[in-house]
Amino acid sequence: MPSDELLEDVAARLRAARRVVALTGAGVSAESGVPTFRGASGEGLWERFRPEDLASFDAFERDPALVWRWYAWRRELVARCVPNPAHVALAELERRAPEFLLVTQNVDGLHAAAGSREIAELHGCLWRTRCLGCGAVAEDRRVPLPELPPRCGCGGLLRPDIVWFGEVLPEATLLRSFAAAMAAELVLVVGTSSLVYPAAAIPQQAARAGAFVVEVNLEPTPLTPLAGAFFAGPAAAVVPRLLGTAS
Ligand code: BV8
Ligand code: ZN
Repeated sequence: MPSDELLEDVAARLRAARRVVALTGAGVSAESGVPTFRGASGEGLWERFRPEDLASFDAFERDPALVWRWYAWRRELVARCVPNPAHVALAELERRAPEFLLVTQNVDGLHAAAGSREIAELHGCLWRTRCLGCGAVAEDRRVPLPELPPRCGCGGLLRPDIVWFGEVLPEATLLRSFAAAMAAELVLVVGTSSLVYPAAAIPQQAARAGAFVVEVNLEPTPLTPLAGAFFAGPAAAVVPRLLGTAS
């Protein structure tokens, strides 16, 4: 089907769906200026940094200041970024769909900034810290941070409240995300390379349970064969068109 007809078909499905889940990855924030990790755009975060060197607890234990310098750099970059039309359209979709959940792998906080409310943050958030001493989790938006690594009031070492490789995802959030996707009629997958598990399994299992999966990405991914519709294009242009809110 040519893309305009496909767009109309998917827009109609979105209007008719009662239960909708959106799953987003770094690509939804690319047009806000947040670097992605891999793939097409090329200036991916991992090009300059190797994930095993930084996004793992071993790396943090070895050199907390180094890992914190990377996160402090990302916090300063993201603090200058604003939601793009894809984030805004997904917040609008939440207002329209009778039941909606936004499942994100992103840690940048831009979905909440765009007005989304029902958000499942699978990999945590750049703006929260967790104390290795007392376990306290706190929102901390200070840019720059006063010291690296930052310390808790209890004297404990703070880590980013982010899920690193080899770490388990927050169980309740993960279960809620799978349950919502398995019950959804439509799952909208935007800007993810579909390489990181268990997040990548969510739309795959939803497709097998009969959900209509719509994928928006610059290029095909391992999920594409399971998608009922694939739109090759930038999220900030495609997602608003799916909602008929493109300006
Ligand atoms: C766990 C936090 C185990 C850090 C992140 C072998 C096979 C399968 C799995 C594994 C394996 N070996 C290891 C594993 C498990 C591992 C994993 O999946 N590894 C992958 C790499 C193979 N998973 C884990 O470790 C997870 N934990 O499994 O625990 C366990 C079990 C029991 C008990 C104990 C332990 C933890 C995973 C979370 C890791 N943390 N981030 C940080 O952010 O600082 S993951 C990291 O990748 C990011 O968080 C990101 O969310 C995630 C996925 O990346 P994407 O969001 O998809 O971004 P990416 O750059 O890859 O892609 C961007 C896409 O957008 C591209 O497709 C591009 O084309 C597109 N795009 C670009 N611009 C646009 C666009 N699309 C539209 N518009 C645009 N403008
Ligand atoms: Zn503490």
